[in-house]
Amino acid sequence: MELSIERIESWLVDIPTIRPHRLSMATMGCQTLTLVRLTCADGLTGWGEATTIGGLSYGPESPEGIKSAIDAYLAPLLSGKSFNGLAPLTALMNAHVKGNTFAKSALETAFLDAQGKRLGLPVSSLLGGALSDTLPVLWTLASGDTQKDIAEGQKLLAEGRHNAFKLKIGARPLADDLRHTQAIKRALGPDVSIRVDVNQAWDAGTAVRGMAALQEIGIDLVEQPVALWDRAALIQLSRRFTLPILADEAVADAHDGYALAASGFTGAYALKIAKAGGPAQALKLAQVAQAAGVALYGGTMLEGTLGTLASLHAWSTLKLDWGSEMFGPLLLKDDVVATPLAFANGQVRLPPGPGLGVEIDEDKLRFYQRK
Ligand code: MUC
Ligand code: MG
Repeated sequence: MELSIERIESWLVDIPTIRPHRLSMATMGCQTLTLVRLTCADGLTGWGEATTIGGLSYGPESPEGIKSAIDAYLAPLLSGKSFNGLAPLTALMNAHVKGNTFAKSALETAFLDAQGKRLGLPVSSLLGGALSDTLPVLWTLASGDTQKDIAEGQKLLAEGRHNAFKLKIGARPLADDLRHTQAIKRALGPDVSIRVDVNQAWDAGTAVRGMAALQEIGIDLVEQPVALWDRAALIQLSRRFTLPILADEAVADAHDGYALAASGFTGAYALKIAKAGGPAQALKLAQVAQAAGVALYGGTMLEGTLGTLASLHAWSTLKLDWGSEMFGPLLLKDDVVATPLAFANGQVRLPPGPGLGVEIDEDKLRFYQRK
């Protein structure tokens, strides 16, 4: 089976969020998806998405930069070439383009979507096979207001849509964040899992005080409390507290995962297709984690349905110790797909069908694309 790539096109798609989403480094009112369409010589198409958070405030690739890397470098590199599978495609991209994992993730996804459609198989089958067609998914409470977060959490619990929550902290002084976290934990009750994501906002000293207090409050997991570069502090925190640490920004790919685990980190890794360079690359990190006894979590860059689905196909092949946060489409007011994903009972369902299992709504793509 060979796929001959004829052309690759890309679009920036701006979609408002349902409410402001407040993180330690940015407040989002809109999400920008970079979408790609890969067209094969016989007309078969594959779709992919690369999405980051808050322009350049989360990582080194902006939506505009991702589009430019695709249009100026990766599309000309791949167009006119044939591939018998993902390994030669990845090797060619990595030989000619350093970094740019978000852009590569969109292309790996589009290739898998096309290959799945050609073979009549879901992307999960190309990645090893789904263990389940439903995956656990939490919701992030991040309106920036404690009472609003409590009301939102209570409503979602009553509806049964989610049964675990992540709070975004780190933008405010530690004492304020602890009051906020404790109020939400108390209001939602002891049976509801509450985790926090600090998005690198604390120095090592603040992190020690923060971890001790969060452990007392009954928080289940603390994500990326210190800076991406401060591996030593992350490792020390993971060994000092029984409250587990989830490494996010500090662990992008299999090399990071190996280095962190070999240096003594214990806890969990947030897998994200964009950090690793695609669904298959993220699974390489998962395998390193499994070999090292590090737990797994399915992470999001708050992607729309395409990017969320690409991740879900990969995560469905794993046992996710901490579940996932693949709720991105629910944070967006709209999307560019014909059928939305189904979320219920704390789970999201992987649709059947070949490739990613979703159709693009071309009218919506035209409406939301940046002119
Ligand atoms: C992050 O750093 O984990 C994931 C969920 C959410 O609300 O924000 C993201 C980013
Ligand atoms: Mg995070």
